[in-house]
Amino acid sequence: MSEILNVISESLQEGDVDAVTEKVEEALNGGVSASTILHEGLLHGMDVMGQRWKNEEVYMPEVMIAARAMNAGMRVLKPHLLAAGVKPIGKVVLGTVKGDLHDIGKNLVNMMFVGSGFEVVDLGVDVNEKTFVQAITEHQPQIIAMAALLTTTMSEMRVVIEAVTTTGLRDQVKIMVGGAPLTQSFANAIGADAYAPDAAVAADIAKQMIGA
Ligand code: B1M
Repeated sequence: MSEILNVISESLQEGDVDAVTEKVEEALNGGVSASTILHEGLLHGMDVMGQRWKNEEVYMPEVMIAARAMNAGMRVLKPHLLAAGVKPIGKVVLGTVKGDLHDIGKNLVNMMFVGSGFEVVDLGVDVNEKTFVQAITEHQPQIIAMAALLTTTMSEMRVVIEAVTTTGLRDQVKIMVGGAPLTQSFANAIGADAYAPDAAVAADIAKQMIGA
């Protein structure tokens, strides 16, 4: 990896928004392609943070701070990526289910998805089954990812899966669920394709789901 890409990756891991912004601009001005900066700088740094978090070498706030630096780099890079026709690896529709207002974990999942190269359509919190179904039709994602933090809202995931099935869209999407009160056996019981215990694993599973 070239020196500047190394600096971008390391600055991202340190969560240094200013350094990431400055170095991404410097790399672009120096003729490094937007795609190379994305993959060998930003995504590389986010990947390292994801691994270190899984290994319990860093805490969640450090990952969130790194993700903020990733977003800063992406703001500079996005017009260049669009101009170069670089496409995201896949699309995910994400939301916290109806009746549930918790979004900190969901936002972390969003960041890890973006950090893995996905385009994310974040529907926010308190999302009902109709909105998920509409989002599939409108955005044509490969994956729907649902979060729930309350034992009282977990059952909404089953409602969404039933709605997706009855509208004939089930074969078009993979469905992932996650959130503190969930388990693999709950995911199996409601007919989800996958359960992810945390945001880093969610991003890994999403990549596997689309064969990336
Ligand atoms: Co709430 N709350 N809360 N709360 N709250 C909990 C979840 C609770 C465990 C607290 C407790 O009693 N000990 C409890 C739930 C009990 C239960 O049902 N099992 C609870 C309750 C009861 C409530 C209210 C009902 C309280 C009340 O009003 N009486 C109320 C409900 C409101 C509603 O949603 N309708 C409520 C409200 C709130 C606040 C608004 C004050 C606030 C939310 C702010 C926000 O999110 N913007 C809040 C908070 C902050 C919490 C705690 C303290 C922290 C949750 C959190 O963000 N954790 C929580 C207690 C706790 O966990 N210590 C609690 C950090 C976050 C990174 O973890 O979301 O688990 P988490 O995400 C993890 C994994 O779960 C996973 O990845 C993340 C890690 O990588 N993950 C996914 C999450 N989503 C995923 C999706 C995936 C894959 C993985 O794929 C799609």
